[in-house]
Formats: sequence, C-alpha cells, structure tokens
Amino acid sequence: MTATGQDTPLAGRVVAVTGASKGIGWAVTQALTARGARVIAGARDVSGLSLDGAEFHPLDVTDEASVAAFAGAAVRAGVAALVNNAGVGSFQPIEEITLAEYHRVMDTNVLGTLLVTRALIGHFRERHARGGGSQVVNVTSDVSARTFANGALYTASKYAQRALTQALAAEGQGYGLRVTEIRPGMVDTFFAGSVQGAEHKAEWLRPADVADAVLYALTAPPHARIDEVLLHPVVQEVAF
Ligand code: NJP
Repeated sequence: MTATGQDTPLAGRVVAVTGASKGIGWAVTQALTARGARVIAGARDVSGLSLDGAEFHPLDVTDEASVAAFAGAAVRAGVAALVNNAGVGSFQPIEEITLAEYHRVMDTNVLGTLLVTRALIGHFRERHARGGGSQVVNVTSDVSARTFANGALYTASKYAQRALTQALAAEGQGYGLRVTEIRPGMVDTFFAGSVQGAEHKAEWLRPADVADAVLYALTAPPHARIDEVLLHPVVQEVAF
C-alpha cells in the first residue's frame, strides 16, 4: 500500500535510478518513493540529499569501480528494475568538438548506460531463474533517431544509447527482461548547464511529465512490454 492508500505494482519494488540527484532522475525518484517503491539512487554528487524510501549512493556511471559499488548495493537490496537516466548534453558544430568533450558525452551517455546495465544482468538472470521478471528503462531523447545542426555529438550518443536499448531488449527476452526507451523532448531541468525554471522554459515538459512516462513503463502488466515512449511539449515542432 502507498501513502495514498492505493495498491500499486510499485509498492515494495526496488528500483535503481542513475542521475537521481536533480532534473528528471530526481522526479523519477520522488514519483517512485511516493508510490511505495524503494529507490537505490545514484549521482556523482549526492551530498545533502534525502528522501523517505530512497538510498543515495555516489555514482559515476563512467567509472567501472563506482558502478560496481552501486550495482552491489542495488543487488543487495533486491533490485527489480533499473532506470538509466544519467546523461549530459553538449551542442556545437562538428569542427568545435574536442576530444575531451567527445569522451565526456559518449562516456556518460553510452558507456555509462552499458556499464550500469551490464553490472546488473547477472542478477536479472538469477531473478528469471527464480521465476521473477526485471525491467530496464533508458531515458534517451526525442533526438535518439533524428539529428540537427550543432547536435552531432549529443545525438550520436543518443542514437548509440537507442541501439544499446534495442539490442538489450532483444537479448533480455531470453531472461525475462522488459526494456523501455523513454524519449523526451525539451524538459525544464539543469540539462547542459541550463537553469531550471528559466522563463523561456515555461512551456517545456516538467521533469514530473517524464517521470510519469517512466512509471507507465514500470507499471505495465507483466504480459505487456512498453518498447518506447516519445513525448514532447506542445510548443515543440512535431517530429519523429
Ligand atoms: O539533466 P540534469 P536531465 N554519473 O542535468 C547526473 C535526457 N534528456 O534531468 O552526477 C552519474 O538536470 C547528474 O548528477 P551529477 C538527458 O540526455 C533531457 O534533463 O551529480 N550521474 C544529474 O543527477 C539525460 O539522459 C532533456 O552531476 C551523472 C543528472 O545526471 C536525462 O534526460 C531532453 C553523471 C542530470 O540531471 C536526464 O537529464 C532530452 C555521471 N557521470 C533528453 N553525469 C532535457 N532536459 O531537455 C551526470 O531529449 N549525472
């Protein structure tokens, strides 16, 4: 039972969330704990964070040892679902992309998704052997399948994250894993060094809108697989 008295499939479930300290990840963590889930929440800086039902762990998704420690905590807690949400944005013309920026974006968005997922697959296989199912929800982007000027690096990372997501879905079918890609358009967060609540973002999606999409995937009945959710603020151009 949740605080609201409603029985939901999330009550008592353990969900690991990356990039949980702010923006979309924080909203996902809030939404999950409000429905009675236990969240193993990770970000590089988790100082000062606390929320009933959430356990905060320092996590750098680009660092194998850090990922191993986070995954260990999630496995010990009995994790049943992973939300790969940690990500960074970077927008410039191709001739200005430095090697350092390339690695920051690709390592966070692509390698990070790979490392955290890989660290939990053995546990998901064991759950399957015991008759349990598992879920992975990857927060990618509306631009995981289209691109634009100044978007080469970011969209390359998101196309790659989409490919990882779809390959995982195919592989995971063999061990009871359901995989969902969440593809939000413009969301009012701290993304790419921006300011949350800035006036020009007034009509953008709220982090809670994306959290609702994540919850939709996580609460789908066991016989249903939500492959992807594409959502935009109405002010954004219609694009697929
Ligand atoms: O961004 P932000 P969003 N290891 O900056 C964490 C996608 N998306 O919520 O580590 C672990 O408010 C960081 O914490 P910290 C986007 O691509 C967004 O908007 O302490 N965690 C913070 O908790 C991304 O995949 C928009 O710096 C790391 C969080 O990630 C996802 O949404 C549009 C980390 C980022 O919070 C969430 O981004 C779209 C690391 N190495 C897709 N590096 C949009 N906002 O418009 C960062 O299409 N974090």
